Amino acid sequence: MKQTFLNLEPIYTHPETAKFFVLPVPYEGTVCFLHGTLRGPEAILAVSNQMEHFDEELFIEFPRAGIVTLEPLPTGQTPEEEMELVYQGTRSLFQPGKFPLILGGEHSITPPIVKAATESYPDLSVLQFDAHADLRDSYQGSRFSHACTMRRVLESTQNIVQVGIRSFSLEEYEECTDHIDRMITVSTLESESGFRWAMSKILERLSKNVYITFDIDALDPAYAPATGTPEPGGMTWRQATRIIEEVSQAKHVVGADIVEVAPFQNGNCVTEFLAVRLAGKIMACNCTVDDYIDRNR
Ligand SMILES: [Mn+2]
Repeated sequence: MKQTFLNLEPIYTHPETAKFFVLPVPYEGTVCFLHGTLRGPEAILAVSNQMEHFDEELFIEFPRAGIVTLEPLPTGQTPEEEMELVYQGTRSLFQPGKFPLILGGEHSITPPIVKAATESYPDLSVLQFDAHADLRDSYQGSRFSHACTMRRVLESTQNIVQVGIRSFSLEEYEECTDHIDRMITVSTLESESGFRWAMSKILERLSKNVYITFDIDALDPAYAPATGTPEPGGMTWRQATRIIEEVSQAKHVVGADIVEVAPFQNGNCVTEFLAVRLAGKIMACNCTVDDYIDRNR
């Protein structure tokens, strides 16, 4: 049997009634160092059964809002073809009352998702969690590299906020200094006053409709070691989930992706467990008991 997110009972997996749509995108086209993002979605789904349905902070059972696990997207033969497949595969998912959650795959899948989302939400802004600025115009000869993700996103919306960034080039630094208020460093988040300042900056900058792209390397490698380009000095789980909670309360989050999980093959599945908890947290933060399919139960 195909592995689905949480292996829910059929009542919770009908496309007509479900709120959440999990879309696996096993793509690994331009990864430059450690490989394995191709196996990310499957590995994340495989551990999802281990997660509690009850959110320990929000006190709701988010799977009762319904979660459909879609078939994995087919993989393109070229980056251009992959981008087109992702764009076509996500266009129909951005609808009122529906929340797509895309599991990568490498980060280069995000620009076509954002492009699709802006068709439904023209004011869309993007909240990026990442260690890397991903603002290069091209990398290793490709404009579709995972190192160019946010530069391509800027072609759909100029309204982005980057959190957790701690690795970028001179070119990217110069690109950033024109827009310094869109980048939140990890050190800013370490004190409570810094966190509050960062939070007000994030909320001020984001528009009403927000898409979240979460590169798992935003978190410290101590939390999420299985990723292509781990960087020391990353965010904690609590910092990331507090930001997601506050943004979800203040804004309308229209969808999200979790990318760059590159599972180890040595039995260590800490990163997959974290990714599935992150997916659950994003869902819990973006539904209420009013979204429950079985409100009479
Ligand atoms: Mn990254």
